[in-house]
Amino acid sequence: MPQEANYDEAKVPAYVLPDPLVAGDDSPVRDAADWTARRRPELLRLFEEEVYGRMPGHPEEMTFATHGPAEPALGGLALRKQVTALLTGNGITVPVEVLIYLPAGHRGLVPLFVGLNFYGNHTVQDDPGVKLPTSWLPDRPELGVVDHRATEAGRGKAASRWPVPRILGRGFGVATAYCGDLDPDYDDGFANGVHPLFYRAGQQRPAPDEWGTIGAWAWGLSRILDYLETDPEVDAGRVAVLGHSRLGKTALWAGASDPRFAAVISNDSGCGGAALSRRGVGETVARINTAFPHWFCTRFRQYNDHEERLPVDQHELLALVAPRPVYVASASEDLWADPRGEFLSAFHADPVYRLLGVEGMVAKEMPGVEEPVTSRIGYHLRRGPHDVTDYDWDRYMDFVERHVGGSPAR
Ligand code: GTR
Repeated sequence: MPQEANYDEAKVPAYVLPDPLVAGDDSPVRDAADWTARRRPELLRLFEEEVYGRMPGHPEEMTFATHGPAEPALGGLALRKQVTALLTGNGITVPVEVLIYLPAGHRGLVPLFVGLNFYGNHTVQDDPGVKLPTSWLPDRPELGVVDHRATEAGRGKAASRWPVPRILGRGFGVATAYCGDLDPDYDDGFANGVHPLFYRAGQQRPAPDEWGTIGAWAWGLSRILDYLETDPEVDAGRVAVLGHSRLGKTALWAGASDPRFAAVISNDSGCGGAALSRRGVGETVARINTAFPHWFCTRFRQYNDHEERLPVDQHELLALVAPRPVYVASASEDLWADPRGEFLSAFHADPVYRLLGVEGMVAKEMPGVEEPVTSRIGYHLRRGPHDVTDYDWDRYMDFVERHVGGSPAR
């Protein structure tokens, strides 16, 4: 692995991207039916076996404990629900706390954004009614975490990333859960989290082509969607999945693998997310597998310093979302995530959308700062650092309104 990360376009290696419209046996993908029946499953399998790891289906048992009726919250703007998803297998139950805000006084079914959060549901808003997580948290004293546990001091600390009143004001709801409820974000050999629910007799850790932590998080987003399908106030046909950074990689993988998500949004997801791996700009496959050995499947490590051997690249992850709308957002100072590589990935997913008879990416060149592209493959480059801001959220709401449909009249 080179010592220094590369940010110089002149040093990007010459690369040839795999063509999403050429199958593994070198035959062209003929039409939409051929894509759906043959090429899409083939690509999905490659991402499963070589990148994120295969995910299981439903656990042996899954129940959703609702805790009474929805309560008014956020000064009357919101209705708040808290639901515990109890996921059981091999005699182990993992509880996942889901926090849902719906616009107060909504009429009709509410379209919704769902995404995982980094430090607990209580950080999303300064709302005393939200339960504090009881699970392990990364030590972040400034977020009120003490000895890996949440405290009251953490309330609302991530509110700038979750502008709930703004979202509700446009008629959307929000559902979120703490990623660490599904799998704590450290390398423990997969003893904790949801992986052991699925171990076969004698199995100690996932096989080389089975899910890592990003797979567990993405799987969890699908279980949250399972719940949302049962919620009589939610329009489960209009749920957009989104996430920031490692959780943006997660949102993309969830949206690629679970076609029930109506739209998919990646915020600054970078390497292993929206960015093309072959460019090697900023974070590389070797770096990510070294710093975060638990995120991907073990087989992904064979591509350390050998991105050219990957049978896929990340434009094909976006193509797996087709024909559903997908949005990629970068930030101008977030060079580690390779904004240009994120745009190019969106650009190179376009032929699949066209084959399926829908609009893809209309921009032919990377747009300038804060010149959003709102086609069915959308993109923007926000000014500023690696983060999620109101600017990002406003674009996501515009995009979902345009391509999925907004709230019914309230
Ligand atoms: C970084 C990692 C990125 C991104 C980021 C985050 O350390 O290198 O891939 O995931 O963390 O999640 O904030």
